[in-house]
Amino acid sequence: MSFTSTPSLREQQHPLIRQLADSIEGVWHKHLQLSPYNLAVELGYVEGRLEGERLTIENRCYQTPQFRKMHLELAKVGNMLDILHCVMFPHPEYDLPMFGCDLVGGRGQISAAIVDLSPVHLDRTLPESYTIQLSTLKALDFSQPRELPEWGHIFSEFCLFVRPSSPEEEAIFLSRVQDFLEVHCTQAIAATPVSPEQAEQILAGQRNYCTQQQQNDKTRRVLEKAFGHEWAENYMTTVLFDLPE
Ligand code: 18B
Repeated sequence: MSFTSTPSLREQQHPLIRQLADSIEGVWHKHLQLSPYNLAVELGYVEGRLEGERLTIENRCYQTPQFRKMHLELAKVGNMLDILHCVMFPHPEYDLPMFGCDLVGGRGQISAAIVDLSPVHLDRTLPESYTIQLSTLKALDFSQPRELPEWGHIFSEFCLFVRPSSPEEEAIFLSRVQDFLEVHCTQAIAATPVSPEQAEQILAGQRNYCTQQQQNDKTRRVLEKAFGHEWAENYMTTVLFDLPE
């Protein structure tokens, strides 16, 4: 299948990042009707330099009837930093949360692994069908949970943010991402459009999610150091966390 055979950067990443990228695309292909989503050509594959190391970014983007944009990004800074970034942006006409996942690692160890289905309702609740399904997943106990930053109030009660400390914990993280994606994709294909008024509120919720994510200084710093302030600002607001016109 084409989605596992393509590139280059994936083979050089930390094994958990590689497995997660394959797994995310596997669930997408299994449930959804994917079409290409065209990023500006100059942003599909990007190279810069950071502290003498090469920063490489590889983007894959799709869309479906339910999702305006599904973005999977792999980035690598020399041998120092491996990154996976993934966000699924629903069309605001559907009452669907934001799926987001970020893995950051260096020198063989993943330091940050986060996954969530984040609410876009003004009262910060998920659709009831999501809460019901996610509540049936078993509670997980990681040895090194991590604390969310200030802007992290956008995440749901089901958010998982850890430093996986063993191959077992890595496998458990991977499996929880698969659980979230299975719930999300099956909910999405069953969803029906909301009223224009509700869509307007959902769009406001998506806007809030993106605005908060743009506050992530750790992401911004990596991009700024390699590509400069203006490029980083443009990338964070038009590729990583953009909104529909
Ligand atoms: N992110 N991450 O995606 N970020 O994009 N990420 C870091 O061990 C990049 C998302 C999130 O503690 C770190 O501390 C770069 C999504 C949170 O203050 C680095 C890219 C989510 C933290 C990067 C990228 C998300 C975090 C520090 C573009 C959630 C902790 C690693 C390819 C759904 C923030 C560490 C904190 C951390 C970098 C979350 C270096 C360059 C979708 C909460």
